[in-house]
Amino acid sequence: MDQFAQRRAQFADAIGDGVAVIPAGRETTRNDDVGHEFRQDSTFYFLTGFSEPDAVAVIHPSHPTAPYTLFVRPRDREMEIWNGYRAGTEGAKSRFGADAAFPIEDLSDQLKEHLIGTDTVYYRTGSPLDDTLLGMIQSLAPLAARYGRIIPTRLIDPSPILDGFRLRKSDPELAHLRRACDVSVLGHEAAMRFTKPGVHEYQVQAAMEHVFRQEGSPRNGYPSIVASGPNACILHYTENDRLIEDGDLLLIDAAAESGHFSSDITRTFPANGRFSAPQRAVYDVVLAAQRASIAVGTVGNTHRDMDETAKRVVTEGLVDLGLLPRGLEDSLSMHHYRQYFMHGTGHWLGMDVHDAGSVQIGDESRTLEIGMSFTVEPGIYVAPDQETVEFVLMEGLHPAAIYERRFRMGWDAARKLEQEETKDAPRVTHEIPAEFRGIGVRIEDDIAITAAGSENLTAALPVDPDEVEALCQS
Ligand SMILES: [Mn+2]
Repeated sequence: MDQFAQRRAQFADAIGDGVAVIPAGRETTRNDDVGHEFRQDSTFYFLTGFSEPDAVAVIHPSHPTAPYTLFVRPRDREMEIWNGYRAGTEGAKSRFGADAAFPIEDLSDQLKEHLIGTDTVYYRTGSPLDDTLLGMIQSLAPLAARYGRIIPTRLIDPSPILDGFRLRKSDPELAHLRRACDVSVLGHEAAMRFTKPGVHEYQVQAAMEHVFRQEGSPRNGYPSIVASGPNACILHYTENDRLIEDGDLLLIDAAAESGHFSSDITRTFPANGRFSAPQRAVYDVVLAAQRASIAVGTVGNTHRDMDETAKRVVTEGLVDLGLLPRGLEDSLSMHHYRQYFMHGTGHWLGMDVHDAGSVQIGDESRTLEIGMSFTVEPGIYVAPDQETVEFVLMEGLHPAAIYERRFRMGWDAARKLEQEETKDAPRVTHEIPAEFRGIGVRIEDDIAITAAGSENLTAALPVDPDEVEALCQS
């Protein structure tokens, strides 16, 4: 049994008498008849190994002849000449293990056969298939009303089941992740060697991605962030078109994919090969936070443990550097550090760079287990164009709660409420030391927890500032 069949069997056990309808990714148009680069939806690929768009998988464990059906684009000589090879219904069966396969156009008729007699459908709403599927279920209502037949009455999101599978990596999955990490390390090394003042960010990007491709990675895990100087303070910067200047730091957050698994690495290094004193001071704080956080990323600890460890070390450093008005405990409890460290310390890593699986279960942070893999990526970003910052002297505004509230209430309403809550709180205006303005540093490695312990999969890429300088100068 191949890994995809194994996953389907595991999923079939979990859904029992139900029917699961899993749509593939869709192509999107860039302009005219040109599409954006297509990459299969990770959950669909996880279950099928099928990388073409416009497909639907139906998993129906109790079906007598077709527990696994694929709906795919049919073979079409002319379309294939223009747009590329298709496996077709024959290939869906012979190469991808489907018990039955039909052209995608036949979905409506064929799917009905699976739904009649089934009470529970596992389907995640939000795909363009919604109208088709829900309309189809509705059209079956007379069968239940007049003839007493069983039709679907329960729609269940399969994501918690599938995300749970994806959260815990098997050995073959870990091997793909390892390869993605190894390739990404080589690309980052090439970027450090290549970079010098006077080249554009996109040229560094090309030098790095050249290595990704040469080493066998068909695509990046996400759009490369190559951010020099003040651009490093833009968390998801992807323009990558600035001319790199002498004295700049270059922050690169980029990684390759292997076997549909993605690495996720960030390094920050001096374009001219030497950190300035303020750059080095900020770098040392971020590195200390990252190392401390990685050290607690072990079985039995939680995501929150890692996050709080990183925040404490970062905040301690920010206080020492004169970037915060109060001491360590006040700065933590009033969340002043968020002026400079405004994102989380890490996320799950796997087929998607921000991989499936919740970090919390209810109010509890998830405990780390063997098979989990994640990033550890603290950062400090000092805005280039801000001379002073006003800190609210008030406790109890926990950022996690504030963010959750933003999702629940909507951002505008939640922000209005925040302003209301802090309206009468005392404030202190703090001057940001000029030498730190425009410095952005993030350091990110990929960790996997195996039976042998926690392993840093990207440790081969230098992170020690002296080693980073040596590599940049080589
Ligand atoms: Mn990341």
